Amino acid sequence: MLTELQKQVVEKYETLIARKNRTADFYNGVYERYDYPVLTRDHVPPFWKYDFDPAANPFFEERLGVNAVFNSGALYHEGKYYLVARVEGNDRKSFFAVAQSDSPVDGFRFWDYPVILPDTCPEETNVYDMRLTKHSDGWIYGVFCSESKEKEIDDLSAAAAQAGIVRTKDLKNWERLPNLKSSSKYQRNCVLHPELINGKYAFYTRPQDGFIEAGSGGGICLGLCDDIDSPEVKEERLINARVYHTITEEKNGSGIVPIKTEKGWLHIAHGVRNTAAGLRYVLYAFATDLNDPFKVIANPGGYLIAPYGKERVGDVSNVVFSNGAVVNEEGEIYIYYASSDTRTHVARTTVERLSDYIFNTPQDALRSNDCVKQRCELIESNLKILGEK
Ligand code: M1P
Repeated sequence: MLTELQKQVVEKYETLIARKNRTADFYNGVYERYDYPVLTRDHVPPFWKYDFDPAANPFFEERLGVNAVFNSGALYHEGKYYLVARVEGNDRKSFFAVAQSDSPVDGFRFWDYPVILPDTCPEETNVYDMRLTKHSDGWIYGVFCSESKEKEIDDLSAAAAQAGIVRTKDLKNWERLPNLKSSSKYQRNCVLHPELINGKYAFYTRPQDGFIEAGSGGGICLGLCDDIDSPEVKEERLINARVYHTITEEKNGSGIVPIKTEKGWLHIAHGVRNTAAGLRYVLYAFATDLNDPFKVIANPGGYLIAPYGKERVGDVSNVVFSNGAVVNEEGEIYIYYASSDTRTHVARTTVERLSDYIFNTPQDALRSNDCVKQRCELIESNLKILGEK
């Protein structure tokens, strides 16, 4: 028997889960935004946070609060939409939890328990940002950031990051593989390509000089791996470099698992620039060759999604980040992106529209003067069309 207070908390949660989403008053032709985030800390079941035993918790206080739900891996499987969210407790530790819905844009409900990862890394302090790859070998792989204290540097906040790897068939039972071996001890935003390349597993990586700074890390790389049970990339080839005075100047990183289309592999990644107000994270897109994923074949200039309205503010403001998107049978793409390291949103597009954006948006002209020329060409052509009316 629940107390009145407990009933109110549970009802509020159920009302939130049942709330229908609606497209937002936003137009750019490329994708739709939605009014409500698909996952927030309020989507976390009350029984994860409160102790419902009145004797132990007479004031019905939160015992294990949740701070944020963001950076969700995504999977569309047998007609259902799954998000493997990064849930961050009030204690700053992140963990993974599966939320499921019949709809891509609302109704996501967490399973009763968070994901229990096999505890194979005693030094691991934090885990986050899982990318879910439905691989042609039949497994669903989760590649995530495994963070531990940096022991070689005398600084309490110094951390090292490696790519942790798990695999599953049902999102319930997870087998942990060894962490990915690579050239760098600061490795975040690793993504497993969904097919073998030249008969080998392939990882997108992002080697860095430090935990935060890219330094000499040139950008997004792709490396082949001989044995997934003992994963190592010996050579990481730069495929998408950071570029001066663009949205990737400070750093970039792979985001979603690339989407296979007739025209090529569609990628959505994040780019970071520095500002007086701190780092600004936006999402951008590019395409690689279907038969040679090392080769970028389309590289639209500028961002695809940037923080907008309320998305701008949160624990780490001015950030959008995506590590999950799904495609359904209708060719709809749902991009799950988080804002300001706080909550998870969705944007809807289609394979056709996103391809059109990627292949027909002009490249960054790199200099103001050339950007003006680019824009003037568009204006001139439009004025001719508009003048004809
Ligand atoms: O705080 C913004 C993002 O910062 C990191 O991304 P990157 O490794 O590219 O700097 C990640 O830790 C990510 O979780 C976070 O959203």
